[in-house]
Amino acid sequence: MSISFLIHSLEIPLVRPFRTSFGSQSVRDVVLVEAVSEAGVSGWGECVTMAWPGYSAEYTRGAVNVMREFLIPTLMPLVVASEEGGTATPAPDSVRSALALMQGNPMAKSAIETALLDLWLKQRNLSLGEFLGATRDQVDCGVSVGISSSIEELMIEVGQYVDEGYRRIKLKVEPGWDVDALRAVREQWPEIPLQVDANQAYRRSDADHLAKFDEFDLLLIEQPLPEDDLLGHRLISSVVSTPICLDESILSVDSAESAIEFGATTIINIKPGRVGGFLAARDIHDLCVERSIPVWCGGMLETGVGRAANIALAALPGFVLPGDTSASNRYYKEDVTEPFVLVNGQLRVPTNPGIGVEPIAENLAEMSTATERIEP
Ligand code: SMG
Ligand code: MG
Repeated sequence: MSISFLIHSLEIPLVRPFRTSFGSQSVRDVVLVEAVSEAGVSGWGECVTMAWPGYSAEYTRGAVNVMREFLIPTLMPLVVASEEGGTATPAPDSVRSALALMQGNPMAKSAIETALLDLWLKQRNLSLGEFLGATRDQVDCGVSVGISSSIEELMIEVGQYVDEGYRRIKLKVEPGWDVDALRAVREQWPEIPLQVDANQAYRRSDADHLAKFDEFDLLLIEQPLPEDDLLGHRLISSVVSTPICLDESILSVDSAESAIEFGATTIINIKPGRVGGFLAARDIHDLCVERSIPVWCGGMLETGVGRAANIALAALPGFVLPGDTSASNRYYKEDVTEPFVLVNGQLRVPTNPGIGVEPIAENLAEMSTATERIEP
């Protein structure tokens, strides 16, 4: 006997297409990892890859492949029962160290690490928030608004989110969809906390253009340049007075420290999937607190499974800006878990053991396109 893994592939339609500078999607391809103990208790983790390598190099089918072929086999010594008897769920640090033997693939690693962490926490009756050091019981929520087909359409969408109570608006931008959109939104909502995300769509030579964003009193400009262009981000910060925030460039504690020390970023978006899991995410948070760098929790259109865990992370003290932790209905008519509902611009941090939520069996069955069992 030992821990076994199930990889659930799901397809969930989005309530409206979500367009960014690297492409558009109208259905979310979701992979949930389930780690099942000998006693039949399940731990869950969500793999936040997109279907295609547009946001980063990882993509969903590749992630499933690397989990099956390399990551889960690498964990075998930790999850297979010894001759003497049963196996305990491996401690979170040992899972992290074992997965570190494989390069890259942080989103696939994070899904597996979280599933085992959820199981480990449930066995200890401890919530993820308690484990990570959460200090709040609810978190302030922002919303990420995709590129629209017209300013009129954008205004309707933003208006809906403002009415729902979101505490911050983030506009996706790209060359050709930026200053006019910002002007329209800023004129209509002069006070709303506003920021933009370019997902790497600009180049160093766009510094003067990006400086035009300064007049809109933005909280930050997220990832204007390619992931590997730290120098470019530093150069941009010397021309633009709005703070630069890195997302795709921050892949580990060390890369976060390098970007901070190098002057490429003054705010960091933390996404557990991008950095290989919640332990690394917490370490980056701790580093940023020590360096007085504000952080906020990013999002990857998670279902309730990934969202629950993100909200626990966002409740740590260094998360001082509203996250892309919107309610379930921002993306999904029906979530795979009980929906997260926005109340007064906030979501409640789950308090049940582990990540605090479970997929609803019927919803999982309905959304599922394939389930693969991987036995150690
Ligand atoms: O979960 O609300 C969400 C998505 C927020 O904009 C969001 N995420 O670069 O920050 C980002 C993007 C990455 C995913 S876009 C397909
Ligand atoms: Mg981003």
